[in-house]
Amino acid sequence: MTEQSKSFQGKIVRGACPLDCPDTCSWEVTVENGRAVALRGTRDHPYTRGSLCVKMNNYLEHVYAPDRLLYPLRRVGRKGEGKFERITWDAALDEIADRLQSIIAQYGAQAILPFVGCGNMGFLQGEAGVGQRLWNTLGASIHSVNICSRAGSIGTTYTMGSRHGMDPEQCRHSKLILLWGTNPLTSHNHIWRFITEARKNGAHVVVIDPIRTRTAEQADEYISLIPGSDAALALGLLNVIVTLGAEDKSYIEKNTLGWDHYRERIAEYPPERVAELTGIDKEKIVALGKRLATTRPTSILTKMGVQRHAGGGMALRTIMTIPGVTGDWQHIGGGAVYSTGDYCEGNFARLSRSDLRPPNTRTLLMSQLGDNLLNVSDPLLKALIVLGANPAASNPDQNQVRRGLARDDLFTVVVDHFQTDTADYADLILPTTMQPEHADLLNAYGHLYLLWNEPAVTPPGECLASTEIHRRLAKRMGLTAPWLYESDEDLARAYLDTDHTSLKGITLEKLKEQGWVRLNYPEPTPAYPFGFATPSGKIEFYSMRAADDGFDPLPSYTPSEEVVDQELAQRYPLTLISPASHYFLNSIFANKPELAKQAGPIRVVLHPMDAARRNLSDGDQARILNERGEFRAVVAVSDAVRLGVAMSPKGYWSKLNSYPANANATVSQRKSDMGGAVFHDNRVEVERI
Ligand SMILES: Nc1nc2c(c(=O)[nH]1)N[C@H]1C(S)=C(S)[C@@H](COP(=O)(O)OP(=O)(O)OC[C@H]3O[C@@H](n4cnc5c(=O)[nH]c(N)nc54)[C@H](O)[C@@H]3O)O[C@H]1N2
Ligand SMILES: Nc1nc2c(c(=O)[nH]1)N[C@H]1C(S)=C(S)[C@@H](COP(=O)(O)OP(=O)(O)OC[C@H]3O[C@@H](n4cnc5c(=O)[nH]c(N)nc54)[C@H](O)[C@@H]3O)O[C@H]1N2
Ligand code: SF4
Ligand SMILES: [Mo]
Repeated sequence: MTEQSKSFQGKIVRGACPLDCPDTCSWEVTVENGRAVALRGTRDHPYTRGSLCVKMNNYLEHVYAPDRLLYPLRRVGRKGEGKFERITWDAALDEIADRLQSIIAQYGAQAILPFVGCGNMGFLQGEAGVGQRLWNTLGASIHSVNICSRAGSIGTTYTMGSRHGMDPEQCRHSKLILLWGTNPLTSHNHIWRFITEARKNGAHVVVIDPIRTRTAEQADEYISLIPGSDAALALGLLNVIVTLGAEDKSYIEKNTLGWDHYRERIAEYPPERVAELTGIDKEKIVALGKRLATTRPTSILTKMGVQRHAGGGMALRTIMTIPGVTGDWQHIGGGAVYSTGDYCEGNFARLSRSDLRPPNTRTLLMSQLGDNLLNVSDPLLKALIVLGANPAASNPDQNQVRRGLARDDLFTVVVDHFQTDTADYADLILPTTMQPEHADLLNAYGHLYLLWNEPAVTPPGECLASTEIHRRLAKRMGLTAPWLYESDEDLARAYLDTDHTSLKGITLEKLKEQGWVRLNYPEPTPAYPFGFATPSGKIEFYSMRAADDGFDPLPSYTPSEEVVDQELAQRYPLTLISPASHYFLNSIFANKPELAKQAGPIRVVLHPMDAARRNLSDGDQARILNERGEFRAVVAVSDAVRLGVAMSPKGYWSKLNSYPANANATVSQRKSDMGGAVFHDNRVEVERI
């Protein structure tokens, strides 16, 4: 073979998908002549099994897209206008270092907010760790990523002590699978193979969702309910189980706390009452309750969509009690899972150096950026470093966010791949690497594997890895602490440096060799392999910890705030749900021509009766509005949404819409019960234009 043909043959480099998706796929990049020419799912990865998804199949087009940012840019127009000029890295870093230093001198480091979003989930380049050492060293405000999963995580933890849950792969052994407020055929498709396997062995699959999603269409049974009423449904199902005497008494006795109290609570939710609260026929509730009572093992697969309501935390806390009552936790293929993130117990403190944070450093919630920029003082935010986030598109209360970003006295840096809605408000835009161009270490929230992403190609233009940008910035700022200059591989080693069983024997070398490793759990692994990390060491139906935090000590039903507000319903009769788009990942890909075309223009789906009442039909233009703002969309009429519910997918960039807004113009910044965002607890009216 000649040298030339060898180089054309292509080298294969293993990596992993960085996106905020439970599947964290393992992949292989084929490199020819220094260019990534093919990308495919790793065949030997037990969860990826050789496939990616509609969003990532042609990801390399996005990597080599003509609108990719390749050079640092400085704003020349007004904030939001989107006019920039090219500058050098030296000029950009000097300006950032100068501005940050003078802000620190005048207002203190807490006037800086590093706003790291969910664009990249890696420990090195993304949400889990990037830049933390620098910001902790300086003492910047702490950015709390509550926007996505916080409420459900806390709710789950009150009941179970941690989020672990069951290994999702084990649902292949289930006989009944409840997909509770999750739409995996869109949001994490790789679980579907395991569900299919279970179905071949006779499993019955139920989807519980106010929208008859793509997944619901494929299920054996679909249950539509009033948004935010899930905890009531959970209690109603438990009521049926207890009425049948089907609770697992010996499991409850040995493994749970507070059953006597909880049983009384459950008794308050007979099917008739639950039918009223949830809008589900009583017969359907009873039938599902009976099925749950008599089918072992049952798995409940849930994710984040269900908890984007005022009572979202309580909903997850309550749903999580079901396998404790049925005893499903003790069976392989039984239990429930929300996020598997807790299975991987690396040394996050060493990676992020959270120990460096000055005491009493304030924490600001990601979901309240608008408010944080406009109304928080002592000190007022003076610098915003946005990385892996597009709050102008993805955050609640878009108009407030934009008002905040437009502040002339705010110094904003955006580190991204594309000139997003948010980047238009930046003073400086910094171009950063994409996944085939940098190293990263990733865990998953939908499976039990850890992955290494080996750089496959050199970055285009002047793109720099986000880790490297922070190292260079630290240098410009004259900082000398050695931990600010550790290499990417050293950072990965810092995370892996732990005695915890989950990572025992897992080294960077081993990860590099195969691209992925299973965390140290046997296959099949029982749920909660280390027991329940609650104060009592048991599943807590009765939680003093919850009571101390100001919640009902027992799981209960906390209704959505706007959904049940009858006075508000007079003005805004429809509840708007803005779930995952099939073709975007949050706001990523809204600018990718192929996927934008498949997604089509922003649309609002209305029930036929709701549409008729407003004299709207397919293809009409409508405004969707409330007191917070409005966006415009093309109407689609379908009984896939409940009467009284409207649906418009998340992720559209305002500047690419004919009217510059998306669903988030109508969403409130309110916190849910346990501190998450309330994207679907949102009343609107829809009007013909
Ligand atoms: N294609 C694609 N995949 C994605 C994403 C994406 O944007 N696009 N986003 C990723 C991210 S960031 C996340 S967090 C995960 C989320 O993963 P999922 O939670 O599976 O996805 P969502 O679409 O947010 O919500 C799922 C479902 O919750 C329903 N829902 C809303 N309110 C309620 C309720 O009160 N009760 C019940 N039972 N259901 C309700 C919605 O109608 C929706 O169908 O998906 C990830 N995967
Ligand atoms: N209406 C509505 N809004 C929602 C939701 C909803 O259900 N409904 N869901 C919410 C959820 S679950 C989430 S998680 C949030 C997400 O909100 P964000 O975290 O703001 O996520 P994105 O909007 O996808 O923006 C991510 C940005 O990161 C960039 N990026 C990708 N990879 C990298 C990288 O390696 N380095 C850097 N520097 N940048 C990178 C992308 O180009 C993109 O511009 O959105 C929330 N918004
Ligand atoms: S977005 Fe999810 S399903 Fe698609 S490649 Fe990435 S991890 Fe896999
Ligand atoms: Mo998310």
